[in-house]
Amino acid sequence: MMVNHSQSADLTGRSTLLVLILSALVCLLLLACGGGSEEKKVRETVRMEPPLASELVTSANFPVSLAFAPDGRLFYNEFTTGDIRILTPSGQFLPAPFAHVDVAVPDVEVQAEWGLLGLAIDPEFEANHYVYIYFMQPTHGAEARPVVMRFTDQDNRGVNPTVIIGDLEESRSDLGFVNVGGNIHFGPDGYLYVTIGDRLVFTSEDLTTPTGKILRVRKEDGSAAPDNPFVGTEGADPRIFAYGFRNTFDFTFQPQTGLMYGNENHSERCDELNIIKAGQDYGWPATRLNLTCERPKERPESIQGIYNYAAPGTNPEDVYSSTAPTAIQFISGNRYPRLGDSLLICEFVTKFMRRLELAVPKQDKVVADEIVAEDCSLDIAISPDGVVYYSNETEIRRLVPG
Ligand SMILES: [Ca+2]
Ligand SMILES: [Ca+2]
Repeated sequence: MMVNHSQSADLTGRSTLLVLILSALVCLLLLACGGGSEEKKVRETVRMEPPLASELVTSANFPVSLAFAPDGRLFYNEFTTGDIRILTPSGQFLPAPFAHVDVAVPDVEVQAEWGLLGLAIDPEFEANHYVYIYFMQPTHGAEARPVVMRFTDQDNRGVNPTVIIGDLEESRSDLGFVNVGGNIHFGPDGYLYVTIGDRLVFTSEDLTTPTGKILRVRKEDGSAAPDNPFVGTEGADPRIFAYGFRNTFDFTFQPQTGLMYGNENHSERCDELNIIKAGQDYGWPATRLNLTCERPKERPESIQGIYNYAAPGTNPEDVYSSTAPTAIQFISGNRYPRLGDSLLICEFVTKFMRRLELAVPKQDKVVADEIVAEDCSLDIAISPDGVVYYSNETEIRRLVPG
């Protein structure tokens, strides 16, 4: 369904109201049927005891993305200033930024997702010194275009800025500055993967547009990987790897299996952990008015999340259970025997660092879930020697091995 922009912004408000009214009706019905006497058990939030220690590395200005170079330098993006910065391997802050881009940041106090977002280091960095970013570039008026750009590192300075993807659809300020995706990472196949949020235009199932998709492109020029699933499908954007996303804020690859795992942010409930595979449909926006976390009836072939996040005291299907998962990173139990081989998640709303243990050997179910720290809201990166670094709005911290 195509809706015009003012309608879709309006629909979001209306759908919230509708969901509230429907939830109230369901509660009344349950009470009338006697269902209210069986109190629904909310999911338990388990904290690791005693908690793992962490240390402050540096204070920082909204360090939304972290990425290590193989030489041990930590690169990070400042979300609102457009500066890309470096910490040396000894943790020293370099006062001059590596590079700067002008970013579109709304000048009104709103919950905005425009800014400098994704950061990725080239897998062949030692040979080519390439660093990639995703940011919202100001265009005419108050609009912004998502751009993937590459810099070349020359003695801690990013030179030769080169646009890798510059033809993505603009985001419109009247749609609330949200759902722009914006994470970039290299897969084990050497291709660059890019998340594009739905920007509230609800075209995530439409294969002619990159909106609401994950793209898989050649790092040299942003063109489609030649074996992408929709290469040769008439009208489809050949860069699309998977579709049906609202706002997959971050993703990562399981080192042993190469499987791709991504966090899907919904607006109120049923935030998902997905295993993302080529050519698959992940259900949005048909799931928009679902009251459960099941796959949408209209799209029975779509892929359901393997796990749903929930804030403390709620179940994933409750309104306002969303935790807004951000960072996602596999770690090894070698440096952190208490964590074991597991998946670490950070959440913007709860600020939890959550450890999820996946079932062996298929890695497609969560078998343990516990809170490791309570000050991680933005990103996680693993240093070349296996140490976990993570960030919140004002700090970069390091999880002490143990
Ligand atoms: Ca989904
Ligand atoms: Ca990340």
